[in-house]
Parts: sequence; C-alpha cells; structure tokens
Amino acid sequence: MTTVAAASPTVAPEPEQFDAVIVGAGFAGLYLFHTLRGKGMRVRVIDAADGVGGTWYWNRYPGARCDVLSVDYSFSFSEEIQQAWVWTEKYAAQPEILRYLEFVADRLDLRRDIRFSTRVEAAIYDDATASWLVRTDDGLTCTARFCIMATGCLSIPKEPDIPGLAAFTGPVYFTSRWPQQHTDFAGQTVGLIGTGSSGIQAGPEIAKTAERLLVFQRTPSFTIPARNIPLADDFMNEIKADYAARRQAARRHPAGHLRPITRRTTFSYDDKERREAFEGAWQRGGQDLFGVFGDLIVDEAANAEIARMIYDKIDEAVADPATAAALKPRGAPLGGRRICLDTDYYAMFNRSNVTLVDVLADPITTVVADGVQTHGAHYRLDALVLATGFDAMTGALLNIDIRGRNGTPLREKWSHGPVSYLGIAIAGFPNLFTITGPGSPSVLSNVVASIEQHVEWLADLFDHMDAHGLRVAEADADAEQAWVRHVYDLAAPTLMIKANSWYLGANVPGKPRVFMPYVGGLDVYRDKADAIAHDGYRGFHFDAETPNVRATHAA
Ligand code: NA7
Repeated sequence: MTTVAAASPTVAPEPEQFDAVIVGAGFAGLYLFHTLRGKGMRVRVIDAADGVGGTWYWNRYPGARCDVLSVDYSFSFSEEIQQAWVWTEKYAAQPEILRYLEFVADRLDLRRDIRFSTRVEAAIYDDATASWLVRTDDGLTCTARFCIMATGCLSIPKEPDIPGLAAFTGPVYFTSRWPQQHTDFAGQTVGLIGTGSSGIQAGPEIAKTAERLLVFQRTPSFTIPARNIPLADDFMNEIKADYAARRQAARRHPAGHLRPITRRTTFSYDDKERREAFEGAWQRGGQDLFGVFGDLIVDEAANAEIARMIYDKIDEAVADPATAAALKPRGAPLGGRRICLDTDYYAMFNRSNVTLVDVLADPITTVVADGVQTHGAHYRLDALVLATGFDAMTGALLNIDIRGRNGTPLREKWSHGPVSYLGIAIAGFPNLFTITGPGSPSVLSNVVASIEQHVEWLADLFDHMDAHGLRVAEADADAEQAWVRHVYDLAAPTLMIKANSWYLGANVPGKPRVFMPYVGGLDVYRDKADAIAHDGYRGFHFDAETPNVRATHAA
C-alpha cells in the first residue's frame, strides 16, 4: 500500500522578539548596542556588510582617510578602550579605523549578537501592539519595541547618472563599494570620475601605480593639505595622560573636536596679518584654516578673500597654468560644499602620467565599451573608478520601507524633504529613532562625538520611560515643525545654502532641496537636547501601555 503524505502548508517562523532592533553596525550601531545591552535589553543588530565598520567597512578605496584627528575621531565613552588603542597617524586611514572598530567590537563582545550580511528591507509599526515589525532580505522577521536607525549619513551611493556605464568592458570600481581584495592598476589607464573628498583622496594613490590616470572633473572642490604625519608614542602618551579633559573640551566644542575657533573677522586683520594667518593654517594643514577667520561662512567678501588665497596656492602647486585654472572652484562659496583634506592632490597634476579632463567644459556624453566619450574627445580606458558620491543623510533611511502609524510611509512623509524633531525622532513614527539623522549636527561635526551624544541622550530617554512605566515615545508634530524651522533659520544666513551640495540634496536628481544638517554647533545642540530632557522630554508625548491593552482595560 502506498501512502501519499498530505502536503503540509509551509508555516512561516514566528518573528523573534526583541526590545530593540538596531540597523547598522558602524560607530553608531556598536555604541548603541553596547549601551542598550548594558541596560539588560534584548537587542538585535542587523547590518548588510559581513563585518562591523559601517562607512569604514565599505569605503576601502586607496587613500581613504578621516579628516578629523584620529585621537578625536574615536570613542570617548570607555577609558579602557581609549587607553588601550594606539593611533599611528594624525589622520587615520580606512584600514586603521576599521581595525579600531573591530577591536572595539571584540573588547565589548558585540559581534555574537549582530546579524551580518543581512539587509533590512522594511520596518512597519503595528499600532495594536505598539511594536515594530522588521523584515530582512533573507525573509526573516523580528519584532521590537524600539527600532533605531544607525544607518549613517553617507552610506547609500548615489546612482551614477552617466549614460552607457553598463557598456564598459573593463572593471568599474565604486569608491563607496571598494573590493576587499587588492586592486592593482599597474600598466593600466584609469579614469577617475568625481572630485569630491573620495576622488581627491583616491587620485594621488592611484596615480602612483597606474600607467595613466585621467581625472574627469565636473565641479572642482576646495581642498586643503592634510599634512598627515605618523604619531610618535610620546604624543599618544601625552594625549592619554589627560584624555578625559580633552574629551570634555571636545564635548563643549561646536565641532565636537578641538579645532581652533575665533570670532576674529577676516578684514579685522590687515593684509599682511591676514596673509600670515592664512599661511600658518595652510602650513599646519587640516581643518585649522576654517578656524582662523570667524566670518568665513557668513560674509561673502571674507569668503572670496580666502578663496583667492587658495587660488594662489593652486597656482603655486600646479605647473600647467590651464590645469591650475580649471582646478579653481568658481561660482560657489568656500565651505558651501564640504571642504576636502588631501595629500598631494594639486601636486599630482604635475606628474607626467596624470591628466585633468574638464568635463564641465567638454561634458561626458556616454561611457562606451573601451572608455569615455565626451562631446569633443574619446578617452580609452582600462578601468573606471567612480567617486560620484552618496544619497546623503536621507538615502539610507528612505531605502528601507519604513511605515509609521496607520501605515504611513516615511517616503510619503518626507516627500518634500526630511522633517524630524532634533534629528532623532519623527512625528507619526513612535519609538523609531535616527542616530545623527537630518536636523542634527552629524556631518558638520566630529560625527563620533555626535553619535555618542545621540546614543547617551536616547539611553536617558529609555531610562525615563522605564522609570515612569511608559511604553511609547513619539515626537509631537508641532515640536517637529518648530525644530525644522529652527534648523532652517540657522542655516539661512550662512553661505552654506548657496552651493549645490549634498548637504542640500542637490547632488541627487529630483531630491527635495532642503538643508539637512544642524549648523548651530554640537555644544548648542547638546544643551538644547538636554534642556528638552530636563523639561520631561518637552515635545514628546508618551503612551503608558500598548493600545490593545488599553482596549482590554476599557472593555
Ligand atoms: P561628493 O563630495 O558628493 O563628490 C562626488 C563627485 O562626483 C563630485 O565631484 C561630482 O561632481 C562628481 N560626479 C557625480 N556624478 C557625476 C557625473 N555624472 N559626471 C561627472 N562627475 C560626477 O562625494 P564623495 O564621496 O567624494 O564625498 C562625500 C563625503 O564623504 C565627503 O564630503 C566626506 O564627508 C566623506 P558634481 O559636484 O556633481 O558636479
């Protein structure tokens, strides 16, 4: 006798339940996870990469380097960690920062609860249970009371709007998705498209080994020499002897790290003094230049004066006058777009194997099988490097199908640009939080300091909720509107809104033009956030119980 087994319907596994789901395992996700686990919360961290590091996992391109001093661009919350780690360069390169984050993850035993190689596709709020249902690309679901986006400000690459890219037969490398294995450009003609921070850092390194490098520049960037140097043991020991005080000063600094600042204005110096102040900062390198003149970002004449001094530096550094002229940024104020820090960028153009192709003057029409075609020329290439930027600040959030109360999509709520309260909470999206979200200092500060501030503020909010038996926190729409106005009012008088930058979403076709970061400084922002907490979390409303529990009580 034969028996036929009845077909059993496939039963989807029950979603795992957590107190919090954290999306992202970079600086923000790691510290947040450590903090919430320390409170006894059951937490799941999910990241698309197969290791920790976030932005520093993906951006492995040659020359990738931080533009904040390494001794400041690191966690301050653990004296043990900051005493144990040794930075070897003034500005750490990507491999060292990644090693640091791996070290932190191991020291704090974080990896075992992180689900790697998994992308969050959707996060849906359920009004009835007051919890988030999170769905991933491997078909798993989990539920959590809190859903926290630690997705980073620069993590979703901008779709390159270059026709014909798929036709290119050679390798195409994105700086933001650089392969883990060694890339060798020896004997090759390489085309580099994009001259923001990534292109400016990658170019000089690629030029060292490639037979030829063609730099396709549409918009020139202002860039300042980093003057990176190795750090001597004595220097690290000196920092470590009083790290706590350095960190405390950074917490009270508008930039979240100890770069110099002054109120002194450009034209309060006479010509000679101004030149000397500029020259000193240029020679010291790095971000010092932003701090020498207090009005750089608000006064057009002052801004133009400093820009002229940088033009002189370009003329000094670049031998060919036509190349030097093409490298000078025009039409947008210095600082309107993010100022880059470089190592030998301008000098690179004196190498016989490097050519600047000005694609503003002669635009790219299409990529073809063997290279790049502009209106006037054909450039044969073996490899293409794309440093074409990111869908900054909102890209990673809108890449996930986030739905709040009544199923409202975040994509709909933010269709005219991001609105949020403090850059951390969104009306209509209860118990959803965004670490360094739009409306917070984030990319205008030492982002590690901003991350720590957000994580600690959130941890205090959760303590407050626990202490008062509150299950759900949600930003008020009025408070949110007032915050968005405040963010705009601070940015409006600055020159930062006068350039087509990614701060404004201007690099992504069709993206609403809204200035996203908070320009008021991390110190001011911190005080405002603390005052809100002190006032019982002014601008938030809370639910003590889940709606279905309330319904049961009412019946
Ligand atoms: P950025 O700063 O957004 O730079 C992207 C560059 O790519 C920029 O020069 C763009 O020129 C160029 N680009 C983009 N699309 C094209 C096309 N189609 N043709 C030619 N050139 C193009 O990104 P980065 O990765 O360098 O830096 C982002 C941040 O990461 C940086 O500020 C640091 O904070 C770290 P465009 O300006 O559009 O003319």
